[in-house]
Amino acid sequence: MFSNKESFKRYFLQRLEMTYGKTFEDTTSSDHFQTLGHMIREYVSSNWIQTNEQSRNNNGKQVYYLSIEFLLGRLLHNNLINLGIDQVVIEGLKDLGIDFFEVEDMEHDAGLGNGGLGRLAACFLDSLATLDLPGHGCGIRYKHGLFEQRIVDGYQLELPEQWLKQGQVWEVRKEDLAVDIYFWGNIDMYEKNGKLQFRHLNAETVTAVPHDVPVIGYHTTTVNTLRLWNAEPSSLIAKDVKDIMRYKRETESISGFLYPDDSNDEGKILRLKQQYFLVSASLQSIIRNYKQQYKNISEMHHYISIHVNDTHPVLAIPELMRILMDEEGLGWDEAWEITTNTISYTNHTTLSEALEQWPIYIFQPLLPRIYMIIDEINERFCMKLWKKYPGDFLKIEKMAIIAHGMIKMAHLALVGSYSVNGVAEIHTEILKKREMADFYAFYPEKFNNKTNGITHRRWLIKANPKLTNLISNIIGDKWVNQPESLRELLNYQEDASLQENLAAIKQSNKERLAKIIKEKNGILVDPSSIFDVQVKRLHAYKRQLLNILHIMSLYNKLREDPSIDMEPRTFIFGAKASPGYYYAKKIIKLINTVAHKVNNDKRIQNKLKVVFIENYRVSLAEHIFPAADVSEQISTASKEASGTGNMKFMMNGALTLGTMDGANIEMHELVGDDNIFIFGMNADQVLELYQNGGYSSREYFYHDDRIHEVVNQLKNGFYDHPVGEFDPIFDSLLIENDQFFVLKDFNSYASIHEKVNQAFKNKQDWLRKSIVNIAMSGHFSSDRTIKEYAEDIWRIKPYI
Ligand code: 26V
Repeated sequence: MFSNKESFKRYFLQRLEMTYGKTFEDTTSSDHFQTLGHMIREYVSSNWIQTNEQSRNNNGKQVYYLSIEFLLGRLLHNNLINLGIDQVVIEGLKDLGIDFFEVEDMEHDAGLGNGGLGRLAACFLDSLATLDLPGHGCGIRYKHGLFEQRIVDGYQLELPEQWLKQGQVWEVRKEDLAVDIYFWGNIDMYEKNGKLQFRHLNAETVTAVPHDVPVIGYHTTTVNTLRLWNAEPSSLIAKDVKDIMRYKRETESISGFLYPDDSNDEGKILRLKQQYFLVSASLQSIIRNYKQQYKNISEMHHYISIHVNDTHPVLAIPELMRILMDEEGLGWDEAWEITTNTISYTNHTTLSEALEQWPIYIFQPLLPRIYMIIDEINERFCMKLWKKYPGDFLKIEKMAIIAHGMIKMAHLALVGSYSVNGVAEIHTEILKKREMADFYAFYPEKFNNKTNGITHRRWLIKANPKLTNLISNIIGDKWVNQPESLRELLNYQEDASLQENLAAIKQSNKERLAKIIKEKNGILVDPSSIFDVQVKRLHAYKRQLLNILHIMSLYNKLREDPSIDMEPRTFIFGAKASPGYYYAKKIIKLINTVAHKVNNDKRIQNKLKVVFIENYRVSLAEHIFPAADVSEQISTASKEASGTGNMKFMMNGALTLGTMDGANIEMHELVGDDNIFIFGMNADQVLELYQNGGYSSREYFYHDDRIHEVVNQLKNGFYDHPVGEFDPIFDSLLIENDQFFVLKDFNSYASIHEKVNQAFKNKQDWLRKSIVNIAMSGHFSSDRTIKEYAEDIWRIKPYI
C-alpha cells in the first residue's frame, strides 16, 4: 500500500471513506491522521510478528529496558521516515490537497517523561531497533503525561495533559497477557518438604494490562516492542459497593499520572506503588516469555539482561529474587547468582536530593514480601562488609542498604546488579571518586561509563531535513548509518558554498521559529539576530537565573547607551518547573517579567528580545534546535550528569556556550577551544568550594557594580513587579550564599558572551565553527551509545 504514490492514494482514500463513512471533502485532518496511523500499523504488523518470532526462536540474549519514563513525542513522521515511505506519503497527500504537516499536528506528544532521562530512553529504543538488537522497553501507560504548561501573567499554571483523549493509534491492547500485582496484606510462612515457603495473604490485587507499541527501526525489518502497562481493577475482587469504588479509584490512579520530579516526592506512596507495579508486571511477563521457550530458569541470565533506568525500577532486584525463590523454587544463593548477573543499572544524577530513599514504615506494609527480601539482602551485604572492614561501623552504616529507618535504592542497585554506569565521563568519575567511592572500592569491576547520545534520525533527519540534504550532497549519505562519518565534513569547513548554504538553512529555520513565536507569544523577533537558546527543565543547578541576570545587565547597558556595539540578540527560553518547586516558578516569573519590559522598550527594540516559549516539549523542540545559533549549557560544574539537549543543538550547528560539565567536556575535547565557548569554574573548583568553604556571594554583590545593579533590581521594583515578588531569588543569592555560584561565575559568563558577540560578526568563521560542530556530533548519536551498552554491558547481538 506504500509501494508508490498512486497505490498509496488509492488505499488511503478507500480506508478513509470506509472508516468514516463520509465523502473525502468532509473528512478532517484528524480523520487523515487516524487513517494514516492505522495503515502504518497494519503495514508493519508482519515485520512485528516476524521480529517476535525471531525473539522466540533464536537462542540469543535479549535486553529489557525498564524505565518509569519514555518521552516519545510524536511517532507518525518518525515512523514514516524509518520505514522509508515518508516521501510517498507526503507527496501522495499533497496530490490529494492535504498538507502532511497539518496531519502531523493532529498527533499529541506522548509526553510520558519529565526530561533527559525519559527522552534518553526513547532515543535508546530507536537505536536498538535500528541496530537490529533484541531490546524492548517496559514502562507505564500513564493516562496523563507530564502536565501542560500555561503561562498566565508571567506565572506557570499546570493543566492535566490528555494525550489519550482521541485514542492511541500506535498501541495494541493485549488483555490476554495481563498479570496480577499484589499490594498490602501479610506474609504467611510455612514449611513444605523441609523447605520454608512464603504465601501472600489478604493482598489487594491490581491487574496490569499491557499495551504494546511497535518500535520501528530505520530502514530495517526489525520492529521491537515498547510494552506500556495499564493498571486496572482485578476481575476477581468482590467487595461491597463502597469499597469497590475506592478500590477502582485507587487502582486506576497507579497509572493515572506521571510524577513531575519535584523536590519533595519522598514518602509519596503512589509513586512507590507505580514503581513496583512496573517492575512486577514487567518481570512476570519477561519470565513467562522465557519459560515459554522451555529454557531452564537457572540459565536465565545467559539469555536475559534487565536494565534499570535510574533507581526507579530497582525493585526489579528483590522482585526477581521473589519470583525465583517463591515461584520457581530456587534457593537463595542460586537466585542471587541469577539476579546479580541479570540486572544492570544506570545512574543519572549525583544530586543528593534526587537519590531515592523509602521510609520502612511506608514500604513494609505496602510490599511485605519485597521488604523481607531487601532486609535479607542488606543483612548478607553487611556481613560481607564486616568481613572486609571488621569493626568499621561507620563505613558499614554508610554503605548499608537499610539504615536509620530508610531503604536506599541506589545502594540496593549497586549491590544487586553486575554493572553500574554513569552517563558522561566526568559524571562516572564523580561517582567513582566521590558519591559512590566506598562502593567503587568494594566493587571496582562493576563501574563503567556510557556517555549519552541522541537519535540523529529524530533530531537531525526529521527535525532538519534541509541540513540533512545539504550534508548528503557534500559527503554522500553514508553518515546516515554511520553518524561518526559526519567527520568528513571537516574537510569542507572552509568551503564557501557549504557555508553559504548552511547560513541559508539556518536562516530559514530561524524564520520558521520566529513565526511560531509570533503566533504563540505575539512577539516579533528578528530572524537575523543571534538566537541564543536555553531549553530544559527548570532547576536551580541549571542556572536559568545566570542567563536572565546577564540579560538584565545587557539591558542596563543598552539603556545607558543604545548605540553600544552589540549584535542584535534574541534570548529564547523553554522550561517546565515542577508544580511544587516554588523557587523554579519564581525564575519563570522573573524571565517573563524581564521579557515584558525589555520587549516593550522602544529605545532598544532591535537589539534585545526575550522570549519564554510556553509548554516546551518534544514536538516544539524539533523546531527549536534547528533554529539556534547559541546553545546555553550553563549548569554549575559537576551538577549536570551529561545533558542531551547540548548534543541536539550541536548536531544542528549551534555553538555551545557552556561550563565544563557533563558531556560539554567531551564536546569541547572533540571540537577544540576554538569552536566552543567555555566559561566559569570547573568541577574540581566547585567541589573544593563545597568541601572547604571560602565563597561569599556578598563580596561579589558589594564589589561589582554590574552585579550590584541587577541583584538590586530584583528588589527595587525596577521591573514593575509587586513588592517582594522576587525576594526568594534575592535571598537565595545573598542570604543562602548562592549555592550554585551564579554570582561567582557571572563575570566569566558575561565575558564569554562578549566573545560570542564578536565571533558572530565574522560570519564566515562562525559558519566554519558551526560545520566543525556538526562534523563532530556523530559521536553523540545514540547508536554509538547503544553499541557500547550492547557490547560491554548486555552482551547482546543483532537478530540473525
Ligand atoms: C530529579 C530530581 C528530583 C528531586 C529534586 C531534584 C531533582 C533533580 C533532577 C532529577 C532528575 C534525575 C534524573 C535525570 O533526569 N537525570 C538526567 O538524565 C539525563 C539522561 O542521562 C542527563 O542527560 C541529565 O544530565 C540528568 O540530569
